[in-house]
Amino acid sequence: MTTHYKVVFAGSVGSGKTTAIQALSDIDVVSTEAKASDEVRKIKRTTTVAMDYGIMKLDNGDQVRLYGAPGQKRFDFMWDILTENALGMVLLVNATAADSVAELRLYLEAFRPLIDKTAVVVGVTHADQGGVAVRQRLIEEMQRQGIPPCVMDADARSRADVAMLVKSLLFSIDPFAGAAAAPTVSA
Ligand SMILES: Nc1nc2c(ncn2[C@@H]2O[C@H](COP(=O)(O)OP(=O)(O)O)[C@@H](O)[C@H]2O)c(=O)[nH]1
Ligand SMILES: [Mg+2]
Repeated sequence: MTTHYKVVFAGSVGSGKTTAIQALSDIDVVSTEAKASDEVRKIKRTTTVAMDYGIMKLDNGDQVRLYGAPGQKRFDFMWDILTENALGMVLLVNATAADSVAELRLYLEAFRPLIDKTAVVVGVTHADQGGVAVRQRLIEEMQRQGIPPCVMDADARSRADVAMLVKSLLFSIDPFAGAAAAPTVSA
């Protein structure tokens, strides 16, 4: 029997949600992009207003359905819908953001019901472009909030990096699923 898992990707505009799901998905990603509103036009011309959707196929035939949540706070009504029955969350935090810790806080707070029920793994994106000791500061903030701090650098363009985020999440929730998704370790 094929088991379907649902994982939600959250994070600010430009953190790498669409890129990450594209890097990981075994199907063509369905993305709803629209002209960016004024607030984000300075950052990029289009942005995800509804969601991204892709599928990662595990070795044992199980599937992980990947949902990218819209980044902007004004779409937060979508967040509840998207997190229904989700197995957990991958939160992408841009290392070059003006205040990465504030971004982390915003999404942890918004998705706290899901996080408390399941788990969260934080991927620090754009780490190659700067951001000093961001990972350590994010870990400290999560510890302060009593959330197990699973934080790692991850380039959203790298399938291996993004796969590692999802695998870590599956491992922390369900070791059997994690094992099915485990990276092949060469002897
Ligand atoms: N240099 C670098 N660029 C990245 C990284 N992660 C994502 N990007 C780029 O950041 C841009 C925004 O990513 P996107 O997926 O559109 O962000 P979204 O708004 O969260 O969906 C894209 O051009 C990505 O290629 C990273 O770790 N390093
Ligand atoms: Mg996007």
